[in-house]
Amino acid sequence: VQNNPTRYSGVIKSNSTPITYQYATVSTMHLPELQDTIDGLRRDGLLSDVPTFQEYTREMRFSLAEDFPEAKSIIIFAISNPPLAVNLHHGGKSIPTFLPSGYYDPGVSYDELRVEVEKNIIKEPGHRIERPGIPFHLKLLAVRSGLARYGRNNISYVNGMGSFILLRCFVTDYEFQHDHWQDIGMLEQCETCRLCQKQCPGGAIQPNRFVIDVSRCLTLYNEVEGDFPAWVPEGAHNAVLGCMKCQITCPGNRQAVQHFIPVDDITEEEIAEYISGTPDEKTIQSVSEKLRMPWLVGSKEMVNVLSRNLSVLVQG
Ligand code: B12
Ligand code: SF4
Ligand code: SF4
Repeated sequence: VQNNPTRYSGVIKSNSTPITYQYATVSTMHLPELQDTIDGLRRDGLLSDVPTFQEYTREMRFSLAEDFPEAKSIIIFAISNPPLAVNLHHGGKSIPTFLPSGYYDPGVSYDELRVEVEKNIIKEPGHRIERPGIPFHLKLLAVRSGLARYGRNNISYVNGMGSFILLRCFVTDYEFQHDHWQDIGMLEQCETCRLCQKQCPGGAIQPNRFVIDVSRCLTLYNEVEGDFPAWVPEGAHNAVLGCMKCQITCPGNRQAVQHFIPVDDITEEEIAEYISGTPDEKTIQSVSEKLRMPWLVGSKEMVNVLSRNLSVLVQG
C-alpha cells in the first residue's frame, strides 16, 4: 500500500490477477453534513421521482446502523474496473460494443477487500470492519474524501483510473489519523467542455443544472426488464448493459479508454439463441463466462434483459 497526501493505492492479487485500487478515509463525524447535501437536493426538487431510481436510493442515508454506532471511520475504495470490449456476430457482421464498469465480476469480493483493509490498511488486529448497515451515496463520499471528482456527467473520476471504477465502502471502529475532507469538486476539464452533454442520447445532462435528469438516462431502463420509453432514439443503445456515451469521449478518460479488456466474441449462434428470447442452458453458460457475469446462470430476469439488449444492439 502506497501513500500520498489524500489518496492511497494498492494491489490485490485475486486468483492471480492483480487488481489495483485507491482508497481514502474520512471520519464518521462528516455523516450529517453529507446527508444535508442530499436533503438539500431533495428540497430543491433535483432528485427524480422515477420509480426505479426511488427504489435504488430509498434505503440510502448517511447514517450509522444501530448495531455499529461506535464506528469512527469510513474507508471508500475505487477499484479499477475497465469496460470489457465485446464483439457481437450477427448477419455475417461483427458489431463492436462494451460491457461497462460495474456489470461484471470485478475479481475481488467484499470479503477479500475486508482482509485487505485489516492486513494492509489498518494493520492492527481486533477492529470491526463492516459494510455500512445503511447504504451510502458513494460518489458524494468519494468526492468529499478527496478520492474522486465529479464529471459534468455526474460520474466520479479518480486520477489514473478515470471513471472506469467500482466504488466500495467499509466502516470501522479504527480511527485514522488523516481526514482529508474536501469541497465537492468537479474535474478541471469540465470547465471548458460539454462533450458528454452533446453525446447523451436522452438529454439527461442538461445545460442549466448539474444533477442529471435521471428519468432521461438510458441506463435506468436498459439494466432492468421492461419496454424502453418512446423517447429513446433509434440506434441509441451502445452497450450490452448501461451506456458508454458520456464516458467514452470524455477527456477525463483519455488514458483510461486505452485499457479496456478484450474478451471472446459472442458468436452468431449465441446471438441467435439470445434473440429468440429463450437461450438454452449451454448458451447462457458460455455467454456468462465470456462476459464474466456468473449471475446470468439461474436469473431469468437478467437473461431477459440481455436478450432484449442484444436484440436492439444487433437489429437496431
Ligand atoms: C441510483 C444509481 C444509478 C441511477 C441514477 C444515477 C445518478 N446519477 O444518480 C442510474 C440507474 C441512472 C445509474 C446509472 C449509472 N450508474 Co449508477 N448508481 C446508482 C447508485 C445506486 C446511487 C447513486 C446516487 O446516490 N444518486 C443520487 C444522486 C443525487 O447523487 P450523485 O449522482 O452523486 O449527485 C451528486 C452531484 O449531482 C452533486 N452535485 C450537485 N450539484 C453540483 C454542482 C457541482 C458544480 C458539482 C461538482 C457537483 C454537484 O451532488 C449530488 C449529490 O451528491 C450508486 C451506488 C451507490 N451506493 O452510491 C450507483 C453508481 C453511482 N453507479 C455507477 C455507475 C458506473 C453508473 C453508470 C456509469 C452505469 C453505466 N451506464 O455504465 C451510469 C451513469 C449515469 C450517470 N450519468 O450518472 C457507479 C459509479 C462509479 C463512478 N465512476 O462514479 C456507482 C457508484 C456504483 C458502484 N458501486 O460503483 N446509476
Ligand atoms: S465529457 Fe467533458 S464535460 Fe463531460 S465529464 Fe468529461 S470532461 Fe467533463
Ligand atoms: S449513461 Fe448514457 S444516457 Fe445516461 S447520462 Fe450518460 S450518456 Fe446519458
